[in-house]
Amino acid sequence: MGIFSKLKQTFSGKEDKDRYLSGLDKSKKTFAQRIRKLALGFTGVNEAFLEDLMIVLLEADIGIKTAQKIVDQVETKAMDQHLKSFDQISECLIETMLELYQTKEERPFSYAENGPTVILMVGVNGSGKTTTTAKLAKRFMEDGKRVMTAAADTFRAGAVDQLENWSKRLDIPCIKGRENGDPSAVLVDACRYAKEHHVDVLIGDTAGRLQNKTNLMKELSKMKRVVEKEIPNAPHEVWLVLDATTGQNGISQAQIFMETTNVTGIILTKMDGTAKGGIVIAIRDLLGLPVKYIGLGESMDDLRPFDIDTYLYGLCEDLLEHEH
Ligand SMILES: Nc1nc2c(ncn2[C@@H]2O[C@H](COP(=O)(O)OP(=O)(O)O)[C@@H](O)[C@H]2O)c(=O)[nH]1
Ligand SMILES: [Mg+2]
Repeated sequence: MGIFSKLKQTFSGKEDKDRYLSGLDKSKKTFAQRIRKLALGFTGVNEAFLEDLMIVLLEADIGIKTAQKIVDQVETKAMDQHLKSFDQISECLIETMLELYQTKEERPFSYAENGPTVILMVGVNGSGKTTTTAKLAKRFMEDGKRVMTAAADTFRAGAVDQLENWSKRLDIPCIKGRENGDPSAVLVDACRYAKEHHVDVLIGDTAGRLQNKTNLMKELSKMKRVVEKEIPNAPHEVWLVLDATTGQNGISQAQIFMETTNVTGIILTKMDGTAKGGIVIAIRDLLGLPVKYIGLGESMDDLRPFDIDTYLYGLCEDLLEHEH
């Protein structure tokens, strides 16, 4: 069975697939359109074709290093396996992207065995941390968990109110501190509350000031230290929130956060607002981190666990419908 049919099969068993697809609409239309254009002048896998393919990948924000890797692999496979038709080549392309994503192991999320599971949200301002905190809270609640939030972004006026409002709507506790207070103190209060009230999941929304790496590092390591003192092994996850529309900029942001703290996963927001969904592949290849969730809109329900099969199916669905 070819890769397209395999993806299609996996995809058709998925719940909620239409919402997933509509969230990726921009990326999916653009990518398929551009790949289809390559078919027009296709005479075989030659230099001109590989160059055009490279451009399509770059336009999808896959990034130069990763794009080059993909193009090289497609070229090698095409030679080794004597791939001639455009259909074969596009299957080979998708397969290569899939393999690239899957070469790295992923530790799935699990709740702490004892006591609260603590998740810290990090990322620059505007990336979607607060919104995603609320979306995650809702998902964990739907999983039958007792959830609470901590407004540890004490630096931005309005940030605390924003999280408090979301938490009210979800009817869950939100621990906050004074404006300009110590975010670590908020987290300590929140951890204690979580233990006393047998909360299952505590999500800490932090500030994302990137201006000064040393300060960021100090602040994040203090947060981790105080949380660990309250709850052994916490924080269990540190999720870096990246805005997909910032493209390759997001990669450099991520590198700074990874140097300053132990990031365990990525949440890619605003996938609905970009035609450059290829950033997912670049993140995996360059940073080695798994994309845990993707944001597909501004409402509380617009967060989906990321899975590479569905994502790639989404990217090439229009291609399939056209060709087969
Ligand atoms: N379209 C879209 N907008 C989003 C998504 N996630 C967050 N936003 C919007 O991005 C803006 C910044 O989000 P916010 O959570 O305040 O970012 P923070 O500064 O990192 O806490 C808000 O207007 C959100 O509604 C998403 O997945 N899709
Ligand atoms: Mg915020």
